This record gives sequence, C-alpha cells and structure tokens, in this order.
Amino acid sequence: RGGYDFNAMQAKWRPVWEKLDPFKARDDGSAERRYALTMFSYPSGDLHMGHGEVFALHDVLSRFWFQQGYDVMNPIGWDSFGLPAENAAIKRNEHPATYTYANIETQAESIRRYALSFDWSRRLHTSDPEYYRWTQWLFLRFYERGLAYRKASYVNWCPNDQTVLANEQVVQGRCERCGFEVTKRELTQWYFKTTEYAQRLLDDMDLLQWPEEILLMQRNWIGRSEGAFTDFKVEGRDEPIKVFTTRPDTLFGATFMVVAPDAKLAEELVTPEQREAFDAYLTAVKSSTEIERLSTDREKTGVFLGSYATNPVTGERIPIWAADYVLSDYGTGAIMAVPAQDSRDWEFAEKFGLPIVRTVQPEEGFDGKAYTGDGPAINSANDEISLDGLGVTEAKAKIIDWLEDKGLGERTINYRLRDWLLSRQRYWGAPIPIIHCPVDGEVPVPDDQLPVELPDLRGAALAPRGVSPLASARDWVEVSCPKCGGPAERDTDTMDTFVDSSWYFLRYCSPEYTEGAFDPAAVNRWMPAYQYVGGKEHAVLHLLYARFFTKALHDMGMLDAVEPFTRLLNQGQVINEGKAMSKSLGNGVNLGDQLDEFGVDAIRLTMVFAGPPDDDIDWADLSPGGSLRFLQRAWRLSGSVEAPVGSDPSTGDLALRKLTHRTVADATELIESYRFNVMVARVMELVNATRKAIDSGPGAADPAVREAVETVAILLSLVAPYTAEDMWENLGHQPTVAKAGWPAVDPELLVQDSVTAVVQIAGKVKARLEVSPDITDADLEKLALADDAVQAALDGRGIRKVIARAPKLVNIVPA
Ligand code: ANZ
Repeated sequence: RGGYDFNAMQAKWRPVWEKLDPFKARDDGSAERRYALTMFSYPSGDLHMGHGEVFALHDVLSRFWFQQGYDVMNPIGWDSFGLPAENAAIKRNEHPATYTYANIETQAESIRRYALSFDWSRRLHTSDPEYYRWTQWLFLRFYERGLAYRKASYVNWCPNDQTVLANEQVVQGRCERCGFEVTKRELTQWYFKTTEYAQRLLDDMDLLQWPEEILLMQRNWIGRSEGAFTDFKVEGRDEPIKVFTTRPDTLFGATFMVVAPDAKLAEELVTPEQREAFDAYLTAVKSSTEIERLSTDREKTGVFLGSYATNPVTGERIPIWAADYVLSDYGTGAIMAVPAQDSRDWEFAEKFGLPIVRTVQPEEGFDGKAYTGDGPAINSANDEISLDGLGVTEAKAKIIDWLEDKGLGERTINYRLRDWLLSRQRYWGAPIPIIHCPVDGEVPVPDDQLPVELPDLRGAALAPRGVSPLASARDWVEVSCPKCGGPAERDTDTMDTFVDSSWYFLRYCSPEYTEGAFDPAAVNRWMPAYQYVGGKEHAVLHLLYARFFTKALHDMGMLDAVEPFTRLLNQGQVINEGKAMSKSLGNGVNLGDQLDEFGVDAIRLTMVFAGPPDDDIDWADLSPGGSLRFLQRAWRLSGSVEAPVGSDPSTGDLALRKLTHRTVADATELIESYRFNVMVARVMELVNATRKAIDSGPGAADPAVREAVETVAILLSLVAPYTAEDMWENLGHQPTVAKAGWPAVDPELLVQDSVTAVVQIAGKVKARLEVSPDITDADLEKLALADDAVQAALDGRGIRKVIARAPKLVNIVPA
C-alpha cells in the first residue's frame, strides 16, 4: 500500500458506504431508539464553514450512538421556502424552484462528500407540495381550534422585503433577514395563538437540558409579569380605562394617564380641541420603530388628549395623554403614570410639567429622580385604606385585595409574548388554505383539496409590491366557495417559513405517511428528539415556535411528547481573524476549498478539536495541516500491526491495554457531555503511546497493539470516517468501521496502578501492602492494622502511636 492519500480514500469509500447504507434507522424495536436531530439548512448556495462545523459536531454524537448500538434516527432535509430563493428568482427572471432545487442538489452532494451519518431515506424539502400539503393541513387543525385566527392591527413591516414580520423577526428594530429598518402598518393578518401557551412554555423548561442562556432568552421573551388590572373612571364616558400595572402599590402616586397613540382608545378619548395636534403626532409615531419607542434615552414625546380620569384612591382629576412610550399591544395599551416611581413617567412629567408625588420613601442618601427600589409607603392613605409604612410587597397585596373588594381591579399575570404573526405577502411559501366568500366569510379549503399549490409565477411577477404576488394570479385566486358554491377568492398570503420548520422533525418520523402530517405511532416511538444541534440565533424564533407547535399538537391528541427536543447543543460560530466572515471584510473561508486542500477528515477533525463546541472557532488560529499530519500518524499505525485478527489481547502488554481501556472509558463520558475536543486529545495520546509501543516497547506483534489500533480506528470513526475506514481495512476487517461497535471496557484495567507501602513495627519491616497511589493516611493506617502479618507481629500488644505517611509508609509504635 502507498502512503496516506485522502483523495483516494474519499473516492474509494463513499460508494462502498452508499451501497451499505449503514445509517438507516431500523425502527423495528431491535434496539433502544435515539433521535439525533440537526437543524436542517436553507438552500442558499453551497455549504459554508458554519455548516461544516455544526455537521461535524452533530456527527460525533450520532456516530457515537450508532457505535453504541442504539437504533439511531439521524434524518436530513431542507428548509426550502423563503426569501433568498425568491429574491434570486426575481434577479434572474426565473422560478424560485429553479434556484432552490439546484442549491439543494449542490448541498446534498457536499453533505455526502462530508460523510455524515444521515438517513437519506427520510429526506424532505419543505417546498415540495407533498410536504406543504401537510403544513396547510396542520394550519387547518389550528384554525378549527381557534389557534389560528385573523385580526387587524399595527404590524411590523419591512419596507425592503415588502412583507410583514413576526416580532421575533425584528432584531433591534431591523428586519432579521435584510437588516432594513422595520416600520408599522395597519393590516389584517393571520396569527397563531402562542400567548395561550405562555405559561406552559415557561413551566416546561424544567424538562429541558438546554443551555441556560437559551432558556433565559426564552424566559425573557415570554416575559411574565405579575400585577393587577385597575379601572380608572373617565369624565363623560361610561366605560372606564383599564390599565395593567406591576406596581398597584403606587396607585396614590398616579398623577396622570398615558395611552398608546395608535390604540383605538386614544382615538376615542381625543377631544375636538386636541384633534389636530393628536393627528399630527400619530403620523409621526407610525414612522418610528418599536425599539425607538421603547428606548429610554430618547426624548419623551406626547400629546394631551383633552380628557380627564379620576384616580380611584385619591379622587384627583388626572389628565390623559397619548405618548409613544406606551405600546398598543402590551397590557391594555394604557397606563397609570407614576412619575415618582417610574423613570419613563418621571421624564415625561418633567418635560410636560405634570405633578410628581412620592409614595415610596427612598433610601437614605438617595438623590435620583424616580425611585424604583423598596421602602415604606408614604402619602398613601385615604378614609378607607392606608398603605403607609408597608413595604412594596405587603402594600401590593393589600391594595389588590381592596381593589378586588371594591370591584375596581383584579390580580393578573401578563406576558410580553405576542401571538405569532404568520402570514407573509410573499410568493415562495405555503399558501394559506382559506377561501374568502362574500356569503360564508372565511371558509377552510377541504382537506381532500390540499395541497393548495402555488400558481406558476416567476421573475418580475414576484417583485415585492406590498400585496402578495399571489393576488395577481387571478385564475388561481378566483374559486368557488366550498360551502355555497358561489364566487369566492383564495387567501393570497403565504405562511412564514418558520411554520414549515415547526414540525419537520415530526414528519421525519414517517415521511411517507399519507393519512395526516405524521403517523402518531411513529412519532410516539421517536419523540421527543433526544438531541438537537444547531445555532443559537434561533433561541426565540424556531426553538420557541417548535415548542409551541409540539404542545398544541399534543393537546390535539396527535402526539404524547410535550416538548420537541430534550437536549440542545448550540455550536459557536466559525470566524476568521477574530471577526465574523463577511464579503466586505474579505475574510471569508470557503469550505469546499478547505476540503480540496486538506481532505474531509482533516477539516472535520479541525472543527471538532478547535475547542468546546459552544465556543466560537477562529479559523486563523487553527491548523488543518496539523490535523492532517495527526491523521497520517494514526493511519500509519494500522499498517504496522502484526498480531493477527482476533488475537487475544489479555496476553498483551498491560500498560498499553490500560491506556486503551482508560481512553475508551473517558471518551464515553466526554462525548456524552459534549467535550469532543478533549476526546480527540485523548485519542492523540493513545496514538502516540501505541507508536512508542511498536517502535521501542513490546513491538508490533503484541496483541495489545492490535487492540489499541482497532480502538483508535473506532474512536476516530466519529470524527474522521474515511481515515478510520481505511485503517479498519488495513487491520483486516470488513467495512464498515462505523458499525464496529463501541469497544467494551474491562473495569479491571481501569484500576489505578498500585504502589507498595511498607509497615514497620518499632522500626522493623513487618509487612508490605499493595495500595492505590491516592490512598489517604487514614485508610492506609486501617489497612495496615487489619493485616494478618501485622496482627501476628503485634501479638496482643497495645498500640501507643501510629504514624501513616500515605502511600508509602506506616510506622507503628507498640505500647
Ligand atoms: C404603574 C407603575 C408604577 C408601573 C411604577 C411601573 C412602575 P412589565 O414589567 O414589563 O410587565 N406598562 C403597562 N402597559 C404598558 C404598555 N402598553 N406600554 C408601556 N408600558 C406599559 O411592565 C409593566 C409596567 O409597564 C406597568 O406597571 C406599567 O407601568 C407599564 F412605579 O404601572 B407600571
């Protein structure tokens, strides 16, 4: 055989594996099942370095479980609807499917070359009509239960993509996709009722072994606040204004009210005298972003509405203002302003000359403005109730009881989480399967008419123009009503692509199923997925939506699991020269080029060995050349082994055997706890020791050498499958090493080497004991006194003193 040639190995083994198809889930009950899931990819271009990393890390886990004998399901698919394909299609004047499916094939080829342990038989693409048929079917199941509904409201609008965005897709006031500043528009849109699941999404976090950072982000996103609704009477109006407050204890300090300018309430409260000022203000507000509105360092703006309310505890007449720091879609869209205890209210009061009354005594030495800390209530008493002297917690409890008694308010819990806005005014997505009939209103498309396939539009017809491109396909839009048969129109919006990815992991369990979105029996065999691997950019998008879907489908009786993913690993980013790779910085590294230069195994190894998987990897600091040299060294071992296949290792060199077994035992734990880089380091150690054993130790014919090299091949198969397979062949085995089985550990070989301790009585050696090198003084003393020879030598004499010096010496002074 010649030298190590990664190109030859890649060419040789790929077809062999494709024929063997070793990674197909059996799903036959022959072994414990384990679902290993990695986030599927968007088909925008070929695989990049980030894919290289996430796939390499995920594959260590999946291949590890295969080796351990689990029935692993490790499926692959594409999240293939979405804007990139649509934008490319507009530019190239073609159909989005052309770009999408060409990229999928390119990526599929790269993934096969990258030698990942996927079960290709379960492959799916969310843009296939056979898939989105079921996305639509699920939408209808949500719709039937009132979990999907339509309403008019101000929504996030991306002026560049000309489509609405869910709150989760607005990042620091900008479109998550294109970075354009997001504005607000009033539109009628489809929503999923995620808010109905807010509390369960919080509670069930206890079931998840996820990074604390992600759980915290979800917790904050859901944003539970405990507080109270309180009613304020309005002069000249029957209906009171209800506010949500987390600080009902400060009610005596509420000196004015503020309503969101874009809420209906503002419109109702504005007096004719204030109309002009209000209209001008509203126009200005509509062009600002939510982030701007909430930002604390922005100068406060607002307008007096001309109306007055009454503070229910002080009886004071308080003015009602509209200001954009109050949001229309949180709480009730109206607040009681308590400037003395709330900074935003303070700034507002200061700017507009509104009264400020402290109702919490600030700490000694406090010289700030609003005081948000704890302290005794002051100025908080009337004829009926006094909070004075109470701390915040007690004051809250007391005032809420009182308000509830009087019918003026009630305890409540409020969540920051909003319902998920799911409709999009773009083409390349699943059409919403609803028909609008002038007689029957919203009518669901009957199940047997699914999928509602996309009309054939391409090029300029897809250009964003604010209404969905589907609206222009008139013969597609115009249908007869499924109920009355009269003329009706299809809904022309498509679903957010996050709907597609909220259930793909369920479809994988039974990709051919035709009776529904998934076979409940198959799903119950595999779900929840034991492991999910992917990026943390999905913390409050995909990962929250998938949890919501799972819970809703559970409630519909479609699956047993209440959570989709038990364990979550978020890989870091691959960066270069300390910065994210980008075209403008010119620091991009192309995965394909790296694979050509160093081979698949060396690149995979470099990714895995770079550090803890959740840390960012700086490619500039790494050495794929060094990885390649290590692989060559490991591979050469397989050509040196002289002990025959099946030779009994128990007669082999003990020191090498101990290292081999210790390495396997440690690797098992290291992989399960995601410390893959340490596992690789341990394999390197074993390779070096084996080389030494061959060259200057027991020699190539020792069966312990064979055992060590076979172990190296199996451990390396998780990271460097081509090299490992070639080693396995050199060692005289049939492919594939991927199913060789995880090496069994002999516990006796894990026992630490012992040292000899000497026991002296009155200065004379009476016994020698074999003890562990880490034995304690106390244990050594006990062992010495229990020893037969020592007892015999003492011959009934008492003991004056024992001096133990672990692990080497015990000195007994007899009485
Ligand atoms: C009076 C008060 C006094 C408040 C005080 C705070 C401190 P979280 O914790 O985020 O739930 N608020 C209520 N609805 C609002 C809206 N639509 N837009 C902007 N702010 C709103 O915040 C709840 C608090 O935020 C509520 O409690 C209310 O102000 C304000 F010393 O009421 B508070």
